[in-house]
Amino acid sequence: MKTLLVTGLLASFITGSASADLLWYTSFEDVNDLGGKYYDYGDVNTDHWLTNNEGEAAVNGDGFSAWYGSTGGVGLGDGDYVGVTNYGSQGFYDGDQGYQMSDIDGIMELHFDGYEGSATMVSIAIYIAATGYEAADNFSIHWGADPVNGTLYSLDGNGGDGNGSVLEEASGTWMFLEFDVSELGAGHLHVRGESNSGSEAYFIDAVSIYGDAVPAPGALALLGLAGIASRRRRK
Ligand SMILES: [Ca+2]
Ligand SMILES: [Ca+2]
Ligand SMILES: [Ca+2]
Repeated sequence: MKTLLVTGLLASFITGSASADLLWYTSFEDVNDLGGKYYDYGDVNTDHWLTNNEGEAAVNGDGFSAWYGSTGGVGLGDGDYVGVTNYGSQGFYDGDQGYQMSDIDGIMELHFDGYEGSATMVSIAIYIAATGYEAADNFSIHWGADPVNGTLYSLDGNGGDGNGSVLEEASGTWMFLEFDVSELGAGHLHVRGESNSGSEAYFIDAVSIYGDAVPAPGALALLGLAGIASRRRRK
C-alpha cells in the first residue's frame, strides 16, 4: 500500500478543469487471489462480512472487502463463482483478471476501504453478462450510506426475461463509468448485486479513487525531510 500511495502522489493529473490525485487503484491482478468456486461456510440466513477460504477465489483483497446480505435464499452457501477471477469469454477491462458476482441468491456488496472525506471522483469498469434478468435481479454502485443521494448508478431486471430490462440493455459490453463524489460527503465506494442464476454475472475491474492526496504519516515525514533538505540547499 505504501508503494501504491507514493505512486498515487506522483500520478497527479488534470481531469477537466479540476486537478485530482489518484489515491487508490486496483485491477484485481494478484494471481494469489485466484482459486476455485467460493463457498460461504457462514450462516447464509444472517447478514455478515465474508471471509476468504483456502483454495477458493478470494472475495476480499488488498483494499476491498465483501459483505453478504440474506434475502432468505441459499446465498453463496451452494458454491458460486464470486470473487477474483481470470475466467470468462467477456475478458477483462484491464489485464487478465477482474472481480465477479454470480448466482448470489441474496445480496453481495464489495466495499472499497477508506478515503472518506478525501475522495472527489471514482471510476470503475463493469460488465453485465448477457442473459435474461428478472425483477429480483439488480446491480448498483454507491457512495456512502445514503441509499438515495449515495446511489451513483443502478440497473435492474424489471420488465426483463430477455425482453429489454435495463440490466439486459446494459449487458454484453465493458462499460467505463466515472462519478463525481465531491458533493456527497463522507463515505466510501461500494458495489452491490443481487442475482439468482449462474448465468447472471456482474464483473468489475479497474477501480480508481481520486481526490486530494492526504499524505500518510510516512509520506509526511518524507515531505518534511524534503523541506529541510530544500531549506538547507537555499542557505
Ligand atoms: Ca483487471
Ligand atoms: Ca448461490
Ligand atoms: Ca434472476
